[in-house]
Amino acid sequence: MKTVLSGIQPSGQLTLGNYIGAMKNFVKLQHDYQCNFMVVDLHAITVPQEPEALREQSESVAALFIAAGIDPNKSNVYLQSHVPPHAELGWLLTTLTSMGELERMTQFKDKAEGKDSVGAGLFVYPSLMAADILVYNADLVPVGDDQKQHLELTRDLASRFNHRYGEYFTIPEAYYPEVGARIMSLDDASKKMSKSNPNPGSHITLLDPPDVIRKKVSRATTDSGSEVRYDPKTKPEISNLMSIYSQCAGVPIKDVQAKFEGVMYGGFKKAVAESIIGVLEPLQKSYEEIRQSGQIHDILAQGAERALEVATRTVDDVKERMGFLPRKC
Ligand code: ATP
Ligand code: LTN
Repeated sequence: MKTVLSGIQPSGQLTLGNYIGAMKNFVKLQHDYQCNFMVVDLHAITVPQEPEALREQSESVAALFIAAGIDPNKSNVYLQSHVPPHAELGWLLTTLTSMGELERMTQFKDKAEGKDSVGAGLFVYPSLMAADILVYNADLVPVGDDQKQHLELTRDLASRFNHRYGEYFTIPEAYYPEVGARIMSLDDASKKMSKSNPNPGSHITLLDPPDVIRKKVSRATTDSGSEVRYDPKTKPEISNLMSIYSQCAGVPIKDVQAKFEGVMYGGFKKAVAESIIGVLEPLQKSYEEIRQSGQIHDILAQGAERALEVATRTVDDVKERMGFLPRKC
């Protein structure tokens, strides 16, 4: 069975962008692949986090994975920090990564912009992400399209290692949703919807109550026209709402336009909000049940234990190939 790996940072409340870009595909792929879905807490600390908030958000993201429909008996759901081989392989891979490659990463440039000082962890973040993927020899990585550059680097590092030390790593493929690979901010369609945007109106979180969702969608910026037409270049705001509707209502994007022909923006926005609520209401209900059941710690322990077995083997193999002396037990 082929392997899937993906991760989401516990750096804030998950957004509809995280759901459409990544989680929805996690749920879809779990039936046909051996899946590993991680809360990437080691990545989250590449920007400052409050310890208490980090603990709460890590548990919350794990519970959202389950609430979205991931079956923890089929897939491994765990925290990155509970599987130390990630960090160890991450270090080994930094020695194969060039400064130039890291300097070109747009996520680094965006997150470092305007800051007086940034941690070195933010810079070497992509080598750790490569380790996350390669440590399971993952075939497929479901992500939003903002991760394209990181995936390319991962593929380059796998090839570089194979070239230098002999064929070992699988070269992974990215897996993007057909529609909604980049959901845009509700207040500015030139920026991606992001959980760390300080303006709450810019994003819908997976735990927003229905009234908040209705308000945020009704206030989303739109052009001055009135036609619900899919054209991301000239109508980026309406096209973004159409992508959201397509993914939440399960209507192919080509049919969304026909469905809303002659409908004004106000009416269309109402339908968008209801389609989001239709997805998030059941998810929120099951989220509450999981949090209250207290099961999440056992699920995470079981996921980490299974992941650790595979990851430890990979790091042992990699170290042997790189010339490390084995530890005598
Ligand atoms: P942050 O704002 O803290 O950097 P983020 O919201 O970008 O975080 P991540 O944890 O970095 O979220 O991303 C988790 C997954 O969600 C990744 O696969 C990413 O590509 C996807 N994703 C994030 N935002 C969007 C978006 N707006 N549209 C589609 N996919 C997205
Ligand atoms: N870099 C990703 C999160 C992430 C990830 C991964 C995604 C860390 N490790 C491994 C897929 C596979 C992000 O910022 N969205």
